[in-house]
Amino acid sequence: MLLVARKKALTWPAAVHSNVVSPSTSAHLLSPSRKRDRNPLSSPRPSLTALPLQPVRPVRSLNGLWNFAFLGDIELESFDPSQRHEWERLPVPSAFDVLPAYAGKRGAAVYETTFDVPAHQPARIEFGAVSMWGRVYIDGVLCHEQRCGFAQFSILLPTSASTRRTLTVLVDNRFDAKRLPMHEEKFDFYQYGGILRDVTCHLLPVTGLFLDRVQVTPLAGYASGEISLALTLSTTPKEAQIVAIQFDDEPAQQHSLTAALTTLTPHVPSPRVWSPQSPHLHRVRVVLLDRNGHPLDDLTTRFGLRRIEVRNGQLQLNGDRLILRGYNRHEWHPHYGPCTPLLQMVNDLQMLRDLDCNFVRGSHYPQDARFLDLCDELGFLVFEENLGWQQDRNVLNNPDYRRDHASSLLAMVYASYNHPCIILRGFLNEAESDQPASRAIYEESAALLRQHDPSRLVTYATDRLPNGKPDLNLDLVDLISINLYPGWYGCEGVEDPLTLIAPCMDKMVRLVDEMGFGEKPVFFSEIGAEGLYGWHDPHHDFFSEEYQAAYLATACTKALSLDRCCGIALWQFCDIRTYGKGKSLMRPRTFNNKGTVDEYRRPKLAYAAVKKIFSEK
Ligand code: ADA
Repeated sequence: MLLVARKKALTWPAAVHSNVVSPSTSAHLLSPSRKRDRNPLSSPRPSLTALPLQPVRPVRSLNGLWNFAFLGDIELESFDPSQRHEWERLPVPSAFDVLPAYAGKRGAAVYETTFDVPAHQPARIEFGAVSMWGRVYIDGVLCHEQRCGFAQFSILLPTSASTRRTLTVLVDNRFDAKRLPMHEEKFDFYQYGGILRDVTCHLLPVTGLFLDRVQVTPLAGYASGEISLALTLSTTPKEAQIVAIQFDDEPAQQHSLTAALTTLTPHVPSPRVWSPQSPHLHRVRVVLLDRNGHPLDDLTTRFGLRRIEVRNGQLQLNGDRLILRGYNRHEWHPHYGPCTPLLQMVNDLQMLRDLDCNFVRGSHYPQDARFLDLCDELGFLVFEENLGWQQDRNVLNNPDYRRDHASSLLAMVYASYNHPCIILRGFLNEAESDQPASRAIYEESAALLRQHDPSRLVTYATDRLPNGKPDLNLDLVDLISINLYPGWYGCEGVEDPLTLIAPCMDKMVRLVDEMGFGEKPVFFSEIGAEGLYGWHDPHHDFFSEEYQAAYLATACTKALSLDRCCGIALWQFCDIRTYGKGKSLMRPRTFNNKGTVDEYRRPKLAYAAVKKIFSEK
């Protein structure tokens, strides 16, 4: 869920100073200069409820240069947040081990900053992602432990008589199956340490009652503006709490809330449907008012009116058949690791648009809110999934793993709930779904999504069927996502491996139908081959750009010709760093080289081949 205070509104109390000045990116993205989506709150026209023209809640970015020290292989329990270190200065967000000084190092590290808030001021600090493991201390007191490196979380700032506060974040990028079961060394992407995403501080009303979440769900009548609007307060109000709700430029309406969670079903005035062709975004602002009608707190969020469903065996968006053409994308660049600058995200989406894609699978973790903002605005459809990569049955049955998996899945849902670009939610990429012992976590995860995010489709990417194994959990999903690599892995001795692709896709559809899931669309969620940038080979053999181009062209042509198939996501958009050392023999350069562009986004031959097929469809 993206809840924003706009840039103009960052009215930090005069007494408050911070060592950080940059406005939040989300606020920037919602700049009032956007023609399509004018800022209603800067309009001079007074609304019916005399809403203030400026938003109420001060939100301040805590990004910037922080103190930093790499502590290495320390015993975590011995960490003392009051200890002084030989500080260097590092930016937040950052992956410290993307820098030459720490490249490839594993260990603990500490980030520290100070900021000012008024004495006794309630506040909430929101973290986009702390990786891989983290502990957050305020003024030396432990407030939170984080055990998923890509999940959003927040802490309530303990109130204090002093105005200067110290925020210390202990991070650790060492693998530890016991302490941190969600991150395993075998994952086929390099896992970094640091404060990877934005940190913001929200000042909250002194009464302690504030708006925790605003969630918009388009209903069956979405095209005529029918939505449900769930408002979550921090606590049950002692007496009826008045809120004003304003859509876009329209006059605000007042409602009275008596519970911590209230679900309203208002109609969005002047509704316009969101679609990839016309990604129209609406905005709702919710303001808590005191008895005299003065604003206490507010949240604003964007949303889209659209409907994703499976009907008659087809994937449908807004009632029309939808065919997904796209890529799996890791948030990664050699210079920034997983802390990709906004400009790089725009670059990637421009290339994906040029390739005639309408879809991105955010492999294999919860997405950066800035990327989702861009997809909302540009009309890309997104599959967002929880952190996961080939977990075996022991991990899937570990109660600590299940607890952490469930909590990061829920955090993902809350963080990105209002983004219309997300149509699919998933979990447990290529885990052991053929094992009866794994069933419980699949059931729990699907149930959690259906309970907390009922208007999206549930799926998970399986590699069992292509590997000749059963999959025992396909009854739980709306859409069957299959990762397959015929003609790449396991084709020793085959004269022309490309000939394996089409029969394998046919077989997948047949198997799904034979299992009795003929009404569920089949989605090829991964397929690809390695092509080393600049490697040309007259034999057109493995690792050459020529083989990769022919491979992807064959895969796209076949998938898009199958009636039962609702699309294809190629593996992968760009080359990425992965595990190294002895494990990397299948990974030249210690990279996964299946990108259609290399790590610097230089197109390989496959680029033109894919573009041709996607643009013809
Ligand atoms: C899997 C996995 C990807 C990547 C890919 C590959 O399907 O989901 O993350 O590892 O294989 O390149 O082999």
